[in-house]
Amino acid sequence: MAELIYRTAGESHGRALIVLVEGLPAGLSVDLDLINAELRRRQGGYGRGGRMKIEQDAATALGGLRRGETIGSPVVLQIPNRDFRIDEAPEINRPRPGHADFAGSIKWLTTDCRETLERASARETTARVAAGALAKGLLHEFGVRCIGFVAELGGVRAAMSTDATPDELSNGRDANEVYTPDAGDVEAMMKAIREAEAAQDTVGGIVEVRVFGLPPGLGSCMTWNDKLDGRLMQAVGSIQAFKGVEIGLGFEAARRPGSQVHDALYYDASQRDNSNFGFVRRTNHAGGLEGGMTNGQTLVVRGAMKPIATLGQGMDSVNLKTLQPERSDYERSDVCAVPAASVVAENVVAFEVARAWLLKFSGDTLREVRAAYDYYAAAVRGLA
Ligand code: EPS
Repeated sequence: MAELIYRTAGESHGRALIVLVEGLPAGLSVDLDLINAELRRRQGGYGRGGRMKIEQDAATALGGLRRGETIGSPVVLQIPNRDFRIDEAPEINRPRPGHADFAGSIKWLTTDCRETLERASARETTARVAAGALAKGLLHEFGVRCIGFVAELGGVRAAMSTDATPDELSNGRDANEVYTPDAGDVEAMMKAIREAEAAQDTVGGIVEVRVFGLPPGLGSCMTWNDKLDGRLMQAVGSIQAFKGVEIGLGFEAARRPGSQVHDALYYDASQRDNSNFGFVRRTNHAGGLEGGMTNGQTLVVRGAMKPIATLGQGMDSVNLKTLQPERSDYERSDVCAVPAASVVAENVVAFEVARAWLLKFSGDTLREVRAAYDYYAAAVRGLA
């Protein structure tokens, strides 16, 4: 039984994006329609640019499935690019500050930033969403729900309830173009995007992912690379344009005394059959993680996305061919991709949670994974 991992390949204007997912148990049904619905959600959101009018992202399975189910082999999904023109696309010699253009060109010894940007582009997140959507199929089998949404955009903070149900969050965010749960925040966020566009500028924001229905004990405090909080931070922090990741109270925890940070523990026998096995908290400042392990509360992860680096107005830059000061290059781009980033965050978090799930409840087949979970649940309930 291999560890659950994924690899992506493909350039923004190459033939296709590819994702290879290894380590899924056999017997898991894979619904490509559900994966494609996630890809469509990633393409949407207010503030997107011209590319999303060209593409119609949809995944084809090249391997790993038989009659719609996994058979234990690596799953390979391909998402073609309609705007396939990597060989003809023009050179870019004036790096966009904030993008990978400059550092990548120096690193790979070229004055053509396109060599770097083709892969650095957030188009790669298409493949990551496909991987996460596959992983969500596993989580779904166990009633785990992973919901990402926009928590802040262009300085407008969403008025989100900390005890919203999964349905309230997902129905709320799906009802508007900025993917935020509370309808009252939508217009102000859209206005921030319109103002940035008029000023030939861009805006960033904060996305949040909540995962419901997790038992305590996923992740581990024994080895640093299995700490689930660390894994989630890398997963979210590696999304293009992300500059910060918080779990639960996050940085705010550093400003408060311990008595106002830690979540007191209670036992409620009426919740014994829930995924928390009856162990409850009245607050969730820890964001569902203690010691790098889930604690049975809702997992809460936030990520900060900077504004997109491709500015209509350009920025001061240097022509790498002439070393003369010039404005940065402009390519077709988005004014805001924070709604799309909330879909990416949801899916990369889902993948890490599924990885942790399979490390704890491992098995070559879904039946064995289920049996391992059932054994654990019975053993926890039998502790006292
Ligand atoms: C993106 C595709 C890209 C950009 C955007 C995200 O397409 P193109 O570069 O052809 O317009 O719209 O990428 C960036 C903002 C970036 O900085 O790379 C996508 O599929 O999400």
